[in-house]
Amino acid sequence: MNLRGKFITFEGSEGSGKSTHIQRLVRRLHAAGAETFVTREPGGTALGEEIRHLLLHHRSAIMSPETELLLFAAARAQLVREHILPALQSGQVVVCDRFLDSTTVYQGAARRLAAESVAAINHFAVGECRPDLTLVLDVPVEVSQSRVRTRGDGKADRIEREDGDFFRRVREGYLALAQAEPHRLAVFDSTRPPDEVESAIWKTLHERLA
Ligand code: Z5A
Repeated sequence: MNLRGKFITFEGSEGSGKSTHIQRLVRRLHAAGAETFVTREPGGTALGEEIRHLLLHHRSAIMSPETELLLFAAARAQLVREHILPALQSGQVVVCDRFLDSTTVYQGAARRLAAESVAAINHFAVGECRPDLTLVLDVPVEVSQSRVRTRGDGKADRIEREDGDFFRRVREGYLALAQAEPHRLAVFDSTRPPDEVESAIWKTLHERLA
């Protein structure tokens, strides 16, 4: 399988297993001889990490949805130009923990900003840089919240403090997106044991990107 210059993103609710499966996928990619560039959103650049701090941990919890949308887009615009495009051009496989679809789902479906505005800002931020494959890890809200509670330090960030309805809209948003773009997005039941999910992801990579 030749994955040179392919762009793979992971999406899903918090605690859905993105970090876990990025590590597992990267291990497999390296064993298969691929060079990888792994990054995350928001963040991945010096500027992006500062924006991440503003978005998730700023002392003042007051932030309008419009401001939030623009900050996520600003961090992404920097990441695309500083790292993602150069890495793809040099033939690396880029694996990103969240990308454009997070904004469509969190700021669009969950915050209920107008879909056309979100799409326009997304397009401005990334241009034509789109993932070749997006792996959506799906878990019910209760599972996601219980995993985060078990793992966490008890300090929820600004977005984690949203209520159950917000996270139900997030989950539904991802499932709707996967229905709308079945060739790019693949959904995995991430309540299954991690080894099973890992094998399913690897199989999908072969089927979709070979
Ligand atoms: N956000 C946004 O609103 N708009 C945007 O455009 C972007 C982001 C880009 C970033 O949070 C927040 O920003 C996020 C969306 C918003 N907010 N929320 N909520 P983050 O980067 O700090 O965290 P996260 O992306 O939400 O993910 P996470 O909390 O780090 O979780 P994860 O990486 O998906 O899960 P994990 O750490 O791999 O696994 C969680 C635990 O579950 C861990 O103990 C694992 O061992 C366990 N696990 C994983 N898989 C399994 C299975 N299969 N079975 C059992 N246990 C498992």
